[in-house]
Amino acid sequence: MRIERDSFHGVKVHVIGLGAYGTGRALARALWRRGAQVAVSDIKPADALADQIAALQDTEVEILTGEDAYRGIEEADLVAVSPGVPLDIPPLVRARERGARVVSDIEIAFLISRSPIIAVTGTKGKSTATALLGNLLNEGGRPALVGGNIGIPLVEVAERAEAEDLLVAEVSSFQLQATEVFRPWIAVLLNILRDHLDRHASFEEYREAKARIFANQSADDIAILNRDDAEAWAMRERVQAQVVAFSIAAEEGCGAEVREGWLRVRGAPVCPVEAVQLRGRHNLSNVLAALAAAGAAGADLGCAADTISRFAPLEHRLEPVAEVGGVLFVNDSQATTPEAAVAAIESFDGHVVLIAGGRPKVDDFSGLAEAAARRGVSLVVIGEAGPAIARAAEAAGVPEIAAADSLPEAVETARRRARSGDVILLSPACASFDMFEDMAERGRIFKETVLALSRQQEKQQG
Ligand code: UMA
Repeated sequence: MRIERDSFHGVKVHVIGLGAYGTGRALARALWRRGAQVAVSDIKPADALADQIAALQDTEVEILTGEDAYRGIEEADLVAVSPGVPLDIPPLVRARERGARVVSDIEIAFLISRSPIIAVTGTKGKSTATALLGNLLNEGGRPALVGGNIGIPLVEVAERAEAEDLLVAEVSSFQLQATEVFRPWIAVLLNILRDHLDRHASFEEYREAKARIFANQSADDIAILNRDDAEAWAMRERVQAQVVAFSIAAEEGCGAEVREGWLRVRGAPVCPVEAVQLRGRHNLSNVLAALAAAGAAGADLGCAADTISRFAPLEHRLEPVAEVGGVLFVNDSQATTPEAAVAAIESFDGHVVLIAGGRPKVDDFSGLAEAAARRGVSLVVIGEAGPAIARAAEAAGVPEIAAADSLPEAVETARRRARSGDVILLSPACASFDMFEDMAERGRIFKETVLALSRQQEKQQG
């Protein structure tokens, strides 16, 4: 069945997922408001989804939970899935076989949006680049709304945006994988690293999901590519859009680059490197990507240096928590791969005590171990991957390795090993699901533990 832009009248839609961030709820409401006949399924029981269900009470959306989930999915014309739902589950296979179109939330957002979309993807740095891009546009005279994987369902933001606004969307491989017509005016690709291989069958499949961000673009559109990342840069061969490159490695002829101490757009100095508050070379690259996109979208970059200098790290991304006894505690719970933890270690000059471990996403921690040894990092390991990380660290010659049974215990162990001027860094290199609900809960528990230490110290001093 062909579905025209913003016309869902009489279409039978089955939405899957009523997750915590509300993508399913936003999809169901938006499609019902446009005249579709909507059912929404979630395999969790109703009492675990109370807030999302309550928010749909004033609609005629049918809610199917637990054992009832997926009832009637075979009759659907269109199935819209939340990002966390794998595309190969049997009900989706059945629906596809019966001729239903199966798409993700960003496809629906595109179909209902009146505003041009700027989409940002990549394995790492998406949220930082997306949030900063939103600020650069808004402060540079191009009103923009921000949403997507960053935590606000894109459909919800698309409904609020006016035609003259821009829609800045952080999009994940999960969301891109199930798109057919999604076509951003500007598409930004930061990097493609080995990740999410629990959900994607192979690295090639993951790369192809990322490539979908460019699939429907034409020569009127813009593709912004990281020239310093081999996989991202290779996309230039396949895109139809005009390519704008960015590079922090002083490559000549890029749309945005770092040269002579300045971040530059089309050669013109826009922001001195020292004005960037975010740590690490990876973040310099994210800032440059945001600048390249803001420039391409026609924002006035006259105040960009000021916008960038006021941009603080997002929660769980190299987020400074507190200084206790001269030791800086940093929460980088979002670092769920060894590469991300290496980038975190390398963003500090002084001595680092690293807390790492959790549910492993890879078998090989030798790269992390070598970086830790090179930097003289002290290590405290936690979780399922703890023993494997400790073994790799020992083989690489990391001088100090300890193990802890819980995150609060790891913080205490790290504190005993740290001296004034050191950094205690939670950058786990692993997923969180062995010990926590998700990476956000892991980050919050770290911060609560540190803030309790800080209060304790203030009491002792005062
Ligand atoms: N479910 C089923 N059947 C299944 C599988 C799942 O019914 O077979 C149900 C689950 O019980 C759950 C729901 O589907 O209730 C899944 O919800 P969801 O997580 O897909 O939806 P949201 O809570 O709205 O969150 C999603 C994104 N989640 C994921 O990609 C896993 C959020 O990204 C995003 O912010 C939000 O939409 C708004 O767009 C989170 C994330 O971790 C933060 N993203 C990954 C990352 O950044 O690394 C990609």
